[in-house]
Formats: sequence, C-alpha cells, structure tokens
Amino acid sequence: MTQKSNKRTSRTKARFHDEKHAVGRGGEVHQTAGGDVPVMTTQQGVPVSDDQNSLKIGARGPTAMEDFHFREKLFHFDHERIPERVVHARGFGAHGFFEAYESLSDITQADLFQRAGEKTPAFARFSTVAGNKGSVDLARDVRGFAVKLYTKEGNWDIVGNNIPVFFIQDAVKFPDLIHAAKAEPDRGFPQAQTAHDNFWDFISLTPEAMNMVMWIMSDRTIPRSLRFMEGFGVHTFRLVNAKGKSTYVKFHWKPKWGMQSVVWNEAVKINGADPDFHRRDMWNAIQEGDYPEWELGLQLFDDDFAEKFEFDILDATKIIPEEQVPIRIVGRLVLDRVVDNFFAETEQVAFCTQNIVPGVDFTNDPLLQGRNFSYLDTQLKRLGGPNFTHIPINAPKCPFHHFQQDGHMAMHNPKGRTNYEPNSWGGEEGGPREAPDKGFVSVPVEEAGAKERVRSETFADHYSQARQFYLSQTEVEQAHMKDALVFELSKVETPAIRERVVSHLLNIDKDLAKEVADGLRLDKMPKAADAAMPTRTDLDESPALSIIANGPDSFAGRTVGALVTDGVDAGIVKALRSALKAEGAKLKFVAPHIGGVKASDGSWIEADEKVDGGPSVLFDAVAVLPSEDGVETLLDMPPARDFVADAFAHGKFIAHVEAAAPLFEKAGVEAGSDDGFVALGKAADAKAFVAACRKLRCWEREAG
Ligand code: HDE
Repeated sequence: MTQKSNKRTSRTKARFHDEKHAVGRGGEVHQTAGGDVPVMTTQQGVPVSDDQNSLKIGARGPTAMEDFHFREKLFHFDHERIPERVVHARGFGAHGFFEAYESLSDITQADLFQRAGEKTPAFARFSTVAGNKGSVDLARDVRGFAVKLYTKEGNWDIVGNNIPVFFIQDAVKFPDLIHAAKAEPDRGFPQAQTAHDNFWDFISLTPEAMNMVMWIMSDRTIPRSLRFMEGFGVHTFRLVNAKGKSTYVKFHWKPKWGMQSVVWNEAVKINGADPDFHRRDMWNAIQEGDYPEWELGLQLFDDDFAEKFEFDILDATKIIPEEQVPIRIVGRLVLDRVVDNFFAETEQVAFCTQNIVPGVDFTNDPLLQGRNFSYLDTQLKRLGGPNFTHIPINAPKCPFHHFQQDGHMAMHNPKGRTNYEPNSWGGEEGGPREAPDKGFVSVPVEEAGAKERVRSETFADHYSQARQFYLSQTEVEQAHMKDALVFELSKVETPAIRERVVSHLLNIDKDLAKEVADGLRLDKMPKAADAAMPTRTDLDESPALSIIANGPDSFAGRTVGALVTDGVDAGIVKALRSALKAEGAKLKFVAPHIGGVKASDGSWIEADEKVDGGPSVLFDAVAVLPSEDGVETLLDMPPARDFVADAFAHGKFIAHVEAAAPLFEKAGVEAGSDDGFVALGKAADAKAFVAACRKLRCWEREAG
C-alpha cells in the first residue's frame, strides 16, 4: 500500500514539476525555457515548492492543518468578493483626462478650469442601475456616468447619469424606489428589468416620477454604446469664483461621436448574443485608438433666472431646456486607457457626491443633500473601512496631509509625534496647518425656517415637463416610447397597476394614453390621475431632447458587418473597406466558418465571427456579399436568414450584391424596397453606402 501510494505521489510530481515551477527563494527570478519568471511565494514571501498538492499524511491520507500555504490560499480565495454596489453594480471604467478649453476664472476658482489646455487626470465609470454585477449590458435602464477628476486641489466626483432628471425629489424615497425596481424579494427575480409589478406599482403611486418615466421609456435607456450617450450632473450645483461669487450650474457631457440608441427588439437579442456588448465596445474602442470623448457643457444661471424659471431649480425631476439656458462648452473628457485590473480600479473606485473642490459647491436639492450622506456611508460597507482613500484609484494625485490616522488597512501613516492640532511644535514637526486663504469655503448662504418634514410646493408640478419631453420627440421616438410602455405594462400581472399608469399618461398626453390603453386592450379608459397641479400646455418643445433629430451625421466609430462566403468579390470588399476607413468606421466579416473565406481573387479573408456568433444586431449596418455559389450555403443556415431579416427589421442600412437575392427572398425581405438598401456593383457604390449610413438608421422603414 505504502509503496503504491509513493509511486502515485512521484508520478503526480513529475507531471507538474516542469521548469516553470522550479523551486527557489522568494523574490528570486528563475531562468526557464520560457524566459525569466518570478518565484511563487506565499503572501508572507515564503517560496512555494508545490502548488499542485496540499500537504497530506500519507498520499491517500488526511490533509495536515499545518499546511500554511493551503490555508492562506483558501482563506484569501474565500474573501475575494466585496459587497457589490446596491445600485449601479454592473459597471465599466476607464482612465483618461479632462482638458480645459479656456480659463473660467471669472466663474470658478476650481483649479482645473484656470488654464486653457490644462489636462487633469480622470477616471470614468459607466453602469446600469438595477441589475446585479453579472447582469446584461442592454437592460432597459438608466446608465450611471460617474467621473472622478484628480485635480491639483483634490478629487472632484461628478456622479451623474445619462438622463438629466431623476425618479424622486427627496432622498428618503430612494430605498423604496430601488427596492421596487430590483428583483422582487420573495422570488429573487426579475433581474435587471423594470418590467414587473413592484416597479410599476411604486411608480404609479409616485406622480413625481412621471417625467423620468418618459425618459426611461425613451431610447435613452438602450444606448448603442457608452460612447454614444450624453451624461448629466442632474442636480443644480454652484460654481464659485475667487471673490466668493456663486453661479448656478448644471453639468452636461456631450458625446463627440453623437448620440445613438438601438431598438428594443435589437437590445433583447444583443443581450443573448453578447451580454458584454457595451463593455466590449468600450474596451475595443480604447485599444484601437477610437477614444471615447465627451465635451463638458455648462448651463450657467443666476438667482434672477431661478426666480423666473417655471420650475424649482432644486427639483431634480426637472431639466432646464437648452433652449432656455444655452450650454457653454468648456472642455473635453477623453478616455484613452483601459484599466490594468478590473477589481482594483473599476470595482474599488469609490465615487462620492460630497467630493468637491474649492470653486464648486452644493445647492439645497434634497436629493443631492441625501446623496452626500449615502455615498460615503456606502464605501465603508463596500471597501471595509475608513481608509478607502488609500487605495490608489481613490487616492488624490495631489499632495495631501492630515491628522486622520489608524483604522483598517491604514497605508499612509503620520511620522513623528504630532497627530493633532493646534500644536506648539513648529516647522515640519508641527504637521499640516489649515489655509484660510485657499482652503475650501462654503458659500455663506443664509438658511432659516421651521424644522418640518415637508415637500416644497414649488416641486408640485409632475406632468408638464413629462409632456414637454414627449412632444419634443420625433414620431419614430414617440412610437418607441409607446411600445416600451405597452411592453413593460404587459409584463405587469395586476390590471389595476396598468390602469393606474394609464391614468397618469392621461395627464401627459391624451393620444399617448389612448395608444397605450389600446396596446394593453384596456376595456375602458380610467379617469385621469388626481394632479397636484394642472399640466401646462404652454411650454415650448425642446428639439435638443430628441436623439434622432440630433444625430451625428457621420458613421464614424460605427461598424459594418459583412456576411461573406467563398468567392466574395474582392474588389467590392476593398472598396467597402477603404470607404469605411475614410469615414473612421470599421468593417467586420461574418462567415460560415471562423477560419474565413477565399475571395474571388484567391486572397484569404479571416472571419471575425462565425455566422451563429455574429448576428446583425452586433453591427450598425450590414453588407450581404455572398458569391453565387456561396449563397446556397447560407440558405440552409437559419442564422444567415436572421442576419438579413433582423437587419431589415431594425432599420439598418443594407448593402448587397446581386447574388444575395435568394437569401433575401428566403428571409422574407424585399431587397430594394426602400432607401435603406444600396446595391453594390461598382466601387463608387461603397461610398454611396457609407454616405447613406450617416443617418445611422433608415427610420422611414419603421414609419412606413
Ligand atoms: Fe446614486 N448611489 N443615489 N444616484 N449613483 C450609488 O454609491 C444614492 C442618484 C449614481 O460608478 C451608491 O458607491 C441615493 C442620482 C451613480 O461607482 C449609493 C440617491 C444619480 C452611481 C447611491 C441616489 C445617481 C451611484 C451605490 C437618492 C444621478 C454609481 C454604490 C438621493 C445624478 C457610481 C455607491 C459608480 C451609486 C445612493 C440617486 C448616480 C447607494 C441615496 C440622482 C452613477 O450610495
């Protein structure tokens, strides 16, 4: 028995003890065939001789408790997870910089805005709100848009969203909102979806949410790429100049690549085909040098404007239309570096709305005031102690000195005997001193009033801006909103909740309410919800609120998926490739086999995707380029038929060769039936196709 076991032991060792696992002392580097590799050690730096087998009493005997390497390794593994964020758990971050276009010293003393051309390091994290960490990217959801600016006078976090308004007016309602939106507590589902009873029950009892409801039912909640969405600081903040003069401000991030969203049916399919669609898109864009970029815009206004504006500037359920207060572009945010380690950076980054710098200040928006408590508090839970600013991603990049000390995982500890002030130790030994001339000073706003739990009457209009948003959309977008409402409410099992939502829609737009009621087949129209204030019908439409009406008029940053087979016309591929390159767009090949296809001139084209793994939902436009023989192969492949049928259904521009005709026919698509089709015969046609793609989608197809 003993002999047998020993044999087995030595065999196992022989298998794993190759050169790479050669034993050596900690910190040493070993020469192997594969080059220099560091010696594996425990966390204490003790060299590890065998990482394949735990220490046993006899080869088939029990494991010895004294195996400190085993225990340390398992102990560490058991504690790898930190609590995911309660909201915004699924996110993706990247590094970059903010560059100021001009000095804003007349408006703010914030250091990053003082000198034109000055670059400030930045880290941005984009997220969905409702889903858990492992949920899908294309959930219908608000996107978080959080930016940490490592300025020379401290870290400034603009923790915003891709929608400029919010569901609620007072932070005390946030836990209810999020409980209602996330999985229902008894069954633990649905995941990353608002299409369920609890969410719509809460919403239908919360009229202040109606403006936000219009926004979340719009295409804003299904962006095509994180690069193609706007960002907003949401609340009104203050900018403060060196003389102490305060100006109100709303922050806007405007995407350089223009806004774009997908359609709902496409989003559903993307989630199956590539649940990481957004993070992959951003990762690839940065790696390929197509850096995501946004311009920072400021809406600046004073007390006079605040007085005469129709709504309260402290109410986060309202926007200030760009047409009323124009946006001043003052700089740009460029993301040019992916993280080295997802956990260390994206997971551990701790945004706090309270992180502001001299030159920026808060207002009394009750949502913002509540957030200033919640974010710091949440970091304690997530990161495990008060020293989370010692983690490199959270540490300021400017010098910092204070007497805060000790606590879990303290990394920066004061030297010397002084850890308090005032102290009488002079010079360096005395430690840091406050700086009345340049330290942060709050705007000395006078506050007075009775201490009571109230909601200001100036917050009472819940429907007027919802109506304004809806009416500011194009017809296509309005149809999407109606469909989204019908979809979501059709997943609601309780008829009374569906009706209650429709009763609010009646206060927003009667036609919308009727269409949704018809879409749900309500047998009778409910009466309009009681409104604290009647809906205003005198607000001008705000054309800036539409995505489609403000398209980029460029196909840059987008991708064409070309369905190819053996014998694909090499001349057409070349023309397409160069036309797309000139536009700043990409061409990807989808083929029957991942190995690729042989083109008409004998050259080999590597495939990016096999047809089952590369459905057209992953691309912005498609080119259907089989050869006459090749199309026969595609006819028998359901994913090839879906490729064409979905591209058509989702309003995509479709370039095609004559040989593709049988595939269109089999997919039930009439090639050439609208302006979204471009036949590729000669090289110039490729340019015409790319020019057509600048509209991004052929919306006429949907309207017709
Ligand atoms: Fe948040 N929110 N939030 N939120 N929020 C969090 O903080 C909270 C709100 C936003 O990428 C949490 O670090 C309250 C509005 C983003 O790490 C938590 C209220 C806006 C992120 C929290 C709000 C946001 C968060 C969870 C009601 C847009 C992700 C983890 C007053 C302006 C940041 C964390 C990242 C995250 C609380 C409302 C944006 C629990 C109490 C409005 C982008 O502290």
